[in-house]
Amino acid sequence: MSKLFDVAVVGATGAVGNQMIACLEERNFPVKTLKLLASEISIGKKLKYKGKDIPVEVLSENSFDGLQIALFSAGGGTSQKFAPIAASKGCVVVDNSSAWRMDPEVPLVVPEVNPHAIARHKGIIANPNCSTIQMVVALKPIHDVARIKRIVVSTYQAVSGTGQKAINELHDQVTAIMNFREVETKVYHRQIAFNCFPHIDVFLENDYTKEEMKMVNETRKIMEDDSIMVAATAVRVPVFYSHSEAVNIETEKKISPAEVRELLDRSPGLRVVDDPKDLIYPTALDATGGDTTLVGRIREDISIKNGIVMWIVADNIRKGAATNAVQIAEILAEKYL
Ligand code: NAP
Ligand code: 3JN
Repeated sequence: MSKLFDVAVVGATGAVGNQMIACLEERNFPVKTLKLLASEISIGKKLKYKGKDIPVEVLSENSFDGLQIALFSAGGGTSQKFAPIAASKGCVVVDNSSAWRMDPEVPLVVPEVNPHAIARHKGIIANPNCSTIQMVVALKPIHDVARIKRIVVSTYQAVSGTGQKAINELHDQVTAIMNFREVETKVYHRQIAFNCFPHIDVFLENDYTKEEMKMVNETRKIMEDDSIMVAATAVRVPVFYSHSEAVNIETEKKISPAEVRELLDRSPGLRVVDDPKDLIYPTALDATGGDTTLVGRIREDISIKNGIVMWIVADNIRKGAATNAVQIAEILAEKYL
């Protein structure tokens, strides 16, 4: 019989944590025991795993005793404090927050791109930002054959990226507008219903947002190439699930749209959905609920010599967070534990 593991999900009651539990079940991860952890607010809650109700426990320093794997998605502060505690007890952490992503000692992993990086973990492995994950899944095969020099990306990010409260906010605002009631804004600075805004995470000194700079820095780390130039504009749109991205790349070697289509279609985790004459291209609704990154609108960037433009879509809560984390845990369990 293959080995079974004692696993925890930290932030189990959240949008990502819930999906982590679903992914562990769907992918039949070798779980011996599953511990579900959240804050005091969740005392008394139960969540389903494989048909059984599991009580949610309050996260504490002792939560990780006897466990081998913990999937964290309870925010950066919680990861900053508790991931080292878990690691010190021999429980390997796959962390979904940005707390450890740029730490040189911590591998930042997308299994289709740099699974080898897991080998050098010291107890914490970081899961990248959702917008970065889907972009590098699509760009790494092109980088390997034509070397990407520059990326310009604009994102169209679903509200689920902000968590359950933002999902509720979009729902409530749309309902209010349809019923001629006043719109309340609690989670975002602006109304999100029937609107979009170029503001995700906080603004930084250089006038980019933190979300945009995550895409710059994480892309370089995962692709293991600090020479790649990246400029990002991250936009929140009134979509519940799945992020879309318009991406322009400049390559060192010329590569045609036909070559890109053929290359991406045979690369892991990707599906090309691209037939303009039949109006075929991927949308957020097409990606939602799946683990595949969809790519379409592949065409030449006619403004430069060696350029390609494309449209990349993936489920931000699944491939952008939960699935990617479980895939990392699968490699960890199979090869390194
Ligand atoms: P969410 O729906 O707001 O859920 C937050 C979860 O964290 C809840 O389970 C909450 O428990 C728990 N939590 C909060 N503070 C805690 C504490 N002090 N101790 C223990 N548990 C605590 O948010 P989400 O969308 O699932 O996102 C959670 C985190 O995942 C984010 O903050 C981010 O770091 C990461 N994330 C990453 C990506 C990515 O791009 N890879 C995307 C989305 C999110 P209660 O219900 O008990 O409060
Ligand atoms: O807004 C999105 O679409 C993705 C959000 C990700 C996120 C949300 C809150 C905190 C992160 C992240 O993963 O980068 C964090 C974080 O910094 O941990």
